[in-house]
This record gives sequence, structure tokens and C-alpha cells, in this order.
Amino acid sequence: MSGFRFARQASFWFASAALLASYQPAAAQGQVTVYCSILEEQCREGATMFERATGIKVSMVRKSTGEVYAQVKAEASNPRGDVWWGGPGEPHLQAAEEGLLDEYRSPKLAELHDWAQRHAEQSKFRTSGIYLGALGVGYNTEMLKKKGLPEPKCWADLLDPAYRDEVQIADPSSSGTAYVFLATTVQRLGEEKGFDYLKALHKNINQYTKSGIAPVKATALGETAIGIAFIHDMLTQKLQGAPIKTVAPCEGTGYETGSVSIIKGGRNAEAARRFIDFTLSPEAQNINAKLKINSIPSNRNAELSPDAPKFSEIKLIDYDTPRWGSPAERSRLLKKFDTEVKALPR
Ligand code: S7P
Repeated sequence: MSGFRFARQASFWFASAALLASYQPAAAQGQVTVYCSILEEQCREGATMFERATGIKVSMVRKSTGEVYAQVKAEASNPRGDVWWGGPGEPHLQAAEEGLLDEYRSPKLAELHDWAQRHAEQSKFRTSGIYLGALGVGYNTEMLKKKGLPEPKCWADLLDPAYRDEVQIADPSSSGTAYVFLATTVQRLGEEKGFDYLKALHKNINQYTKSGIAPVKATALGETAIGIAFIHDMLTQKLQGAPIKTVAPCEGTGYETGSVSIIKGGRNAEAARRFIDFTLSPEAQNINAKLKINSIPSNRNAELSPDAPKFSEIKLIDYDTPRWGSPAERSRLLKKFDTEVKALPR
């Protein structure tokens, strides 16, 4: 081989080896499958940040909280997911008590607010708190004006027959948001009166959507006049210019403790623990402020958006997440809702 050909061949081998090496780290550093129950855009941003920081490849599936709970349960004998990121705490707590989640005490726990540390302790460290969000009502001001409808201020107002087919909420079996509404109603009024309220409200519901964010988007677009959802999600639409007003109902309201958990028996346990550490870090929790999603982060060093609804100004009920996240109560309430409310004619 001539000196020239040898040098050309050598530089080709060198370039190929370098190219291969540049692909190597991600494969060598593994992968993690994340079932994501926060919003699609948060999931995508988090996956990109985590991959960039660790070289671990993220395979992300976005589903509502109740849907992920059902999937984790169905896959229990052959788990396919590693991490369950986001969504209200009750389905996470139910999964924890049913032995579907792994215990993990992240070193990041020490950086969290007391309420989040308490949430982790209550689950025996099988889930961790990542944010808080208060439940409320949002209405499309233009729709209400056009239809000559009154502005709701209280939960009781939503029963007004004038709102027939004007109110939207998700289905509590699939949506963690709607389950917080169901549990809030039962805690606020007691079970009997709570179900009377839900049956009366049923007449005004135009649709029980699969995901909790759907009524927010429908309210922003004027596809429904009123939506029941987390106040911070309604606020995001308002900040983007939608004609929405948010209401913290006058009787008091419940709230979510957004959670993150490791799925027991997942194939990538070490990568899963690193992902949990990431979700508890200020960097990951600052995704919210960046995307104008104004829930309250659990890490004391994360940014609290100036637009975030102030819990001190919202009348909150003494919401008992562990009780309504227990397998017995959550399964019972959901079944009762299906048979006694959803099955009713409208
Ligand atoms: O972070 C925003 C947020 O809205 O995402 C979660 C999500 O909407 C829950 O979805 P489902 O109701 O469909 O389960 C919320 O936990 C959170 O506030």
C-alpha cells in the first residue's frame, strides 16, 4: 500500500471509530422508560434535559394518571415502565399500597418543602411530592357574556340549570385531576350529600373527558363555557391570551400533591433512581416556570413563578390525600361514581 493510500485508509478508520465512539455513551449509559402524567410539553422538555445531562435514553409515554395506574397494575407481572412522573398523588399512593412501586429515598428529599417530605414518609418512601396545585373552576368570559350566563363563584353555583351542558370535567377513573374533584366533593359535603351534588351536577356536564387538561383547553377555545380543573392550568391558558377567568370556589377547595414514583420490577432500576433525583431537582422543577405552568414546586430552591396562584389566598379544605389515595377508598369511590353518577341519563 502506498504511503498516501495508507494515510487515507487510516484517516477513514479513525473517522469511523470516532463516529462510533460518539454514539457509544448513550447506549453504554442505558435507558429508562417513563410513564408521564404531567403535560406533554413538560414531559418532552424533561426527557431532553435528562438525556443531555446523563446520556441515558428516555423512552416517554404520556398518559393520564388513572390510566398509568391501571397500566402499572396490568403490567405488574412483567413491568415495562421504570418511572411514573407526575399526576396527582392518590393513584400513586394506591399503587404504593398495592406493592406496585419501589421504595427510594432520594438524596434530594432533604431539599424539599415539609409537605413534600411528609408525602414521601406517608407512602413509606414509595412516592415523592414534586408540586402542589389547587383545584378550581375556569370560565370563558366571552362565552358567558354571549350566552347571558352568570359568573360562577362557588361550587354550588355550578348546579344552576342555566348551565345545562355548559360544564366540562374529566372522568375520575382516567384523570387524576377529576379524582381530586370527586374526593374534594365528598370531603366538603360528606359522602351522601357529596354524591347528591355530583348527580345534580351531572345534568350540566357536557362531557367527561379522558384527560384532566382537556376541559382547560376546551374552555380556552370556547368549546365549553365552564371547566373544572387545576387553577394553575387554567391560568396558563389565560397567560397565553385565552378569555378565561379562574375561580377558587367560595366554599373551599381541595388540591393535588403531584407525585413521582419508581415502578417495582422495572428493568432499569439505577436509571430510574437517577430520573427521580432529576425530577426532584430545581433544574427539572424550573421547567414549569419556563413553560408558564404555575404549580408550586416541591424543591425549596426551585423558582416559584410570580403568577402561581397563592395558596394563602385560596380557601382550602383540610384535604386528606392519604385517605382518598388508599386502595379501598379510591376503588370504592370510583365504582360508586360510575354506577351512581355517570350511568344516570342527562
Ligand atoms: O403539571 C400540570 C398538570 O396539569 O399536569 C398533571 C395532569 O394534568 C394530570 O392529568 P390527568 O388529570 O389527566 O391525570 C397535573 O397533575 C398537573 O397539575
